[in-house]
Amino acid sequence: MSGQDLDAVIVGAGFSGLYMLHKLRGLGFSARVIEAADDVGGTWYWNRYPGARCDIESCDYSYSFDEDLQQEWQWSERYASQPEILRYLQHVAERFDLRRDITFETRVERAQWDEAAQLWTVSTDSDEQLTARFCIMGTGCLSSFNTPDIPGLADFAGDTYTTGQWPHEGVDFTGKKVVMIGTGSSSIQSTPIIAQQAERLTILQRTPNYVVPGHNYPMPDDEANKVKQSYAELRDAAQESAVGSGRALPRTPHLATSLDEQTFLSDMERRWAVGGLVGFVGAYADLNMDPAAANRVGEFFADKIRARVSDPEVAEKLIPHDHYVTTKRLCVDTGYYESFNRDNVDLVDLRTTPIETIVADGVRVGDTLIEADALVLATGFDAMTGSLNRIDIRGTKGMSLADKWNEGASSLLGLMSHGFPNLFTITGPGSPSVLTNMVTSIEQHVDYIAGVMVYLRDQDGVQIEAEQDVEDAWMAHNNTVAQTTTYMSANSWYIGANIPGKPRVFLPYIGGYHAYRAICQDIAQNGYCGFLIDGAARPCEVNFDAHVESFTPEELMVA
Ligand code: FAD
Ligand code: N01
Repeated sequence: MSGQDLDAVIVGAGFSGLYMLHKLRGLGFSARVIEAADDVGGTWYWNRYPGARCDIESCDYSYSFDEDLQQEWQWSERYASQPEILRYLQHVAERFDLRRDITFETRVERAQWDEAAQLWTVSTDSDEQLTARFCIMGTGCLSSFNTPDIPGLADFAGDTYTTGQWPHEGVDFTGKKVVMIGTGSSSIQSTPIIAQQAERLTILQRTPNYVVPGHNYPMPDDEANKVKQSYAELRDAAQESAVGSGRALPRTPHLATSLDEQTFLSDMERRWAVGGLVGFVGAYADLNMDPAAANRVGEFFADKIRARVSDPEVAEKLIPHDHYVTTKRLCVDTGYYESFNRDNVDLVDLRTTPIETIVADGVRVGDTLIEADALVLATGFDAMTGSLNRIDIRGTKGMSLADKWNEGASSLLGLMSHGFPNLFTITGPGSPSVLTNMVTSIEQHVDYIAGVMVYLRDQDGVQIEAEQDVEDAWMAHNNTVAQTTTYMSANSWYIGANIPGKPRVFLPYIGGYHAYRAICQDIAQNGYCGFLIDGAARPCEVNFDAHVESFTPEELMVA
């Protein structure tokens, strides 16, 4: 261990980095977190726009690793708001005394593998250099904001806000004419609140999304207590679930396409009444595979929009038309559609009339100037690879990770990429991550990475990296599983379609959290086969397909 500052440098102090630090400390490793923000929280530090909250129930979207923590923390709502989740993560930092090993307001700019010393040198924007045996990226899947390349954006004379970097002091839109660009989850959450404040709110929509109701409510004490008593079962259920959620509604034991109209509608109404994301994504075995099933469910969503929006023309504009339900991330709302029934809210369909340019006093759409005092960019993220590629990561022989991923991200299990020894990516591309309850996936990755480090230490090993052949096999498996779904047909951020020039590769692993976890366990039980330990390869018989639920077209017909 001589010549190195630390066992591990961890980048990022969100859910991932905080738990990684705590875990490594408990195992006797020395570690330091480097974080660009001035406090912990990650997503929940940066995304302070009005209405921001999680859309997986908080009892589910929270750490499970410490029983006392989950017993002492009481969520005040079914879906906690951003300030409450931030308070929770601040509480975690204090409770486990994490801040003393976090360097804030410091951005990692470069990470370089030194082959001779077998160490990472991590360089920051404060000219600090740290050496460590391991470098662990907890940089987030949705942490590099996408500022759109719209002509004239810099000429706008009013205030421009981005949802992913919202001012800490908040924004009062009272008496303002506001133009919002984007209609993804961030816009759908903030629209109802901005609409209540602003003199006029104009939403510029390029693609309407599928939206389910959240049915949020303040958490009564008796429900909170019941959750606390049943945490063990809830967390176990999350481990067995395809989406890493203990609250996922069970799959209907029939195909969406095989149900008669009345049974289908009553099943969908039951799901609608519960609300939330995880009741819909796995509702039917054919939903994410058969366009006919997706269309049937999509039509149900369309009717809900028609029922909620009073102007039929506006309602039709809000109905998704170019992608199947779930192929872009489902959004969860509280009063989104009702906002369009207000006199001060307008919807502009950019597919009919695109933005020409932004000017000092507004946005020119076709020949019309939409006047604005404030512009809200709710334009999403360079997802999954953005924050990694923004760091100059250099592996063996000076190879750059961004160059290696030029044609699309490649990894083994979303954890490691060949040529980058001892570099781990928490919820990296090639892992279930954004298709799941992220906290479940984060905890699984942190525990797994810690397990690898302990294994290596016990073997007196120094270096571990993905074996190229096994990485290729994993990527081929990822691609095969994704190809069996409807997801590949959508221009989603899952596939990099929202960022001009980004290679089109399906980024998260879509075989299901439970299947993925079982594959990881098989690999661990086989001495981490698939990973080269100190250069030595071992045979790897692990069958990636073994745990993945799959249906042939014939099986789908008869299921
Ligand atoms: P992050 O929380 O993104 O933290 C990464 C940290 O790394 C950031 O603080 C960033 O500043 C830091 N960082 C990045 N690069 C560098 C660098 N070079 N140097 C130093 N620091 C760096 N997921 C769900 O499962 N359920 C939800 O309901 C949900 N809601 C969401 C709502 C919003 C508005 C958004 C944007 C995402 C949501 N997500 C949700 C996804 C969410 O990102 C994850 O659930 C989770 O918070 C990710 O934690 P993380 O620690 O991995 O990454
Ligand atoms: O971003 P998005 P987001 N001109 O990418 C549009 C999580 N999250 O921040 O679809 C015009 O979904 C773009 O249009 P199109 C969640 O995982 C969760 O809202 O590309 N429009 C789209 O409408 C989520 O999926 C919550 O045609 C442009 C919008 O901007 C992820 O984070 C809340 C444009 C971007 O939508 C990202 O959500 C918030 C341009 N040049 C976030 N460029 C919860 O509810 C982009 N758009 C828990």
